[in-house]
Amino acid sequence: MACRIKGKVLKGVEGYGNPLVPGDRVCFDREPGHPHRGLIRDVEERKTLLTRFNRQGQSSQILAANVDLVLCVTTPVSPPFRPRFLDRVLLQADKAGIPPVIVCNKQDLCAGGRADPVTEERLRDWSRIGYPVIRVSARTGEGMEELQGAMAQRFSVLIGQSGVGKSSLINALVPGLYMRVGSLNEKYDRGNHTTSMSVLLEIPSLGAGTGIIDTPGMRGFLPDRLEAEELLFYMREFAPLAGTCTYGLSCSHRSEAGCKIREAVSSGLIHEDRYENFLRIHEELTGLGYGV
Ligand SMILES: Nc1nc2c(ncn2[C@@H]2O[C@H](COP(=O)(O)OP(=O)(O)OP(=O)(O)O)[C@@H](O)[C@H]2O)c(=O)[nH]1
Ligand SMILES: [Mg+2]
Ligand SMILES: [Zn+2]
Repeated sequence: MACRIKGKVLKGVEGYGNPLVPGDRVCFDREPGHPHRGLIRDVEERKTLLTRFNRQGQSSQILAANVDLVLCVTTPVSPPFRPRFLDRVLLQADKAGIPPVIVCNKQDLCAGGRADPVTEERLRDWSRIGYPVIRVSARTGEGMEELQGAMAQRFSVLIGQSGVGKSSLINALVPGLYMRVGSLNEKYDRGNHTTSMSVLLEIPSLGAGTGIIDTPGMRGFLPDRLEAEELLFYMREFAPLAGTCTYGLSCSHRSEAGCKIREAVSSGLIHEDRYENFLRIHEELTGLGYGV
């Protein structure tokens, strides 16, 4: 039923750029004189909350509420593979306590079933540090059974850049449904931001309690409600090394002697690209100064 918020503000959800999102459970009354419309008076406490920091609005933006799984969608090509974007989504999912799964779509575009060496190396590394990787093609249906297995009886949210095929995956998962799917910009090989609003769909064919949220493609992802000092603890292969450097937790992991993080990069325990990304995110978080 189409509902709107009763009054101006909803209690309990203050402090976010957007008060309600797909996945929220609400209480509503029927609108007097309009039997098919409702007035939302309350939102249930959220079990999980996936957010990102909105630089323009200088606020937390909620992406989905009450989801059990974050499907981080990427592609080896078209649009180009952007592992550093995905690292940020993985980080935020871990911070939010929602298990992430990497979904590498457009497998049909990989000659011989293998992506280019750079993509393959990063996919292998994510898998090594504990993130499940599922390779699929919304076009050919390859890998969809494995994805369905991961999604069954859970509520998932699809997160990824524009054009990676989030809406196409939903179309492949739900026969008879036709979500609007966009084309790629020929000049820039990027998506055109086809989905403009998040939507939640139930998929009873995958078992009771199965649902998925499609979201609009994002350009960037700034971690939310994460202090620079905490970053280390939310990067899975870094976390066990926290505090072990000669300078302990005050080490910047850039040039100090006895830095265990840099040693781990040299020995291959931490991927070079994840380390570079760690430094960049750390710098950004220092600049943002949450809570100041
Ligand atoms: N070759 C190939 N093309 C695909 C596949 N999945 C999606 N596409 C194409 O990729 C383009 C973008 O797909 P969308 O589903 O609109 O992507 P999206 O992630 O929803 O994009 P936004 O809504 O803009 O965030 C379309 O032209 C799709 O046909 C796939 O598995 N293989
Ligand atoms: Mg879409
Ligand atoms: Zn260090």
